[in-house]
Amino acid sequence: MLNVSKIREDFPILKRLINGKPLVYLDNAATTQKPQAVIDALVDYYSNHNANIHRGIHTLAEEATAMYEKARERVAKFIGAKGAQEIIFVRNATEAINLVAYSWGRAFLKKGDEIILSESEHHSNLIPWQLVAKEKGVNLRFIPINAEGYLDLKEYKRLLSTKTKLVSIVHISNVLGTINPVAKIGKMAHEVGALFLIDGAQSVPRMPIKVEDLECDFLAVSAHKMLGPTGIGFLYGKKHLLEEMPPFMGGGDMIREVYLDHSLWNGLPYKFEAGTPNIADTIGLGAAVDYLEKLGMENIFKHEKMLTEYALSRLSELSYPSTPLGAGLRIYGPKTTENKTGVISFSIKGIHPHDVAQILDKEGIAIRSGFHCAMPLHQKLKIPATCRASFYIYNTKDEIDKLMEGILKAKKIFKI
Ligand code: 7TS
Repeated sequence: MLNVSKIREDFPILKRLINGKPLVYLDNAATTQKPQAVIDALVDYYSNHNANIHRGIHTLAEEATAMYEKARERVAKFIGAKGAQEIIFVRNATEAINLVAYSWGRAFLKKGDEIILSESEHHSNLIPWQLVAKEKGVNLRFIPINAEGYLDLKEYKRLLSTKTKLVSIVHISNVLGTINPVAKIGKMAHEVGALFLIDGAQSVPRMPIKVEDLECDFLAVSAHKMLGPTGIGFLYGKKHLLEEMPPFMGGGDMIREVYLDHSLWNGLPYKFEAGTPNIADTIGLGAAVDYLEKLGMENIFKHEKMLTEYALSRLSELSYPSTPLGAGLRIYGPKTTENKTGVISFSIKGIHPHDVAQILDKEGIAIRSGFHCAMPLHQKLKIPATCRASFYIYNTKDEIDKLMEGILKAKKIFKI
């Protein structure tokens, strides 16, 4: 298991007081905090190696290029890609999905084709498909979620047909914490000849991922949810698919030969990386991957499961219908950790989630309240907003106890 007190020493921000109380950071699904190793990698790059990449032949340019490409190799190894060419650096998971929608979608989708998504997608795995569907005359289909927060796979099977060209599904829901059976979903997509995209924004940070085991053709990831800097993420894509796809954006570095009336594209992965990329933050992502690998993804997964299980059992002390501590707290999605990890959304009868979050903030506890960029899912749950606690490697059971105390305080203030 993880040595959490040692890990906590690596995160300068965890020493901060918020409203005079030690920070209890439970908003990790939004973004994680950064260890000193990642902060140092950024400072080192700008202090000692800063130069543009893939062009200069001077020492700094060669050092910066080597550091940037080393980060790509680390990422490729981390997710079990066949090679670094299959990793395209982008700004975030949102841009990774947009890249596939605009490049692959515009080139290969035809009127009457179908794309299957689910009702539990983050807006970043919905809006790009709505845009491309409108442009190309494509129909979107949705796998419903059942009352426990699981995807209805019988309905998925019914939706699949030769018209299905792509299935794009979130691996771990950022609202319910549900771990979707992506390998099975991918296999079923492949059986009808469709491609399979996994939104790995929440899963890659918290569980071991090997793309080959997951039957995925594309994987979208943000660095900032896995200890890395903001403004950097990556798209994994199978080489033969990326090779067939046209560029997403045009400009420097993505070309091989340019004439006034036409151009020839660079090879992978550069064809998709137009312009000067986010060099420093890519190197920071490399440092984050190193840090996670040292801890071991299997250990991280176990640690979060343990915290989620503890939080579910503590929060259920306040659950419907009526419990010794008083009724009023409702947990959404799975109630066990069999297929859930890292994220718990809940509501308290009679208190708006924003009020809960504000009262908790006074205690130094950071949670998120709102619809978490998943409005259709909240429509399905018939609730405009929820409170969400999400965990990571530096969280402790003690912090979950503090969350409980904070919720009890909120109930007292609202006389519930
Ligand atoms: N997919 C999932 C499942 C997510 O949770 C998020 C971000 C994204 C995609 C998009 O990531 P981005 O880095 O491109 O913005 N989720 C959240 C969240 O739950 N709270 O803030 C951001």
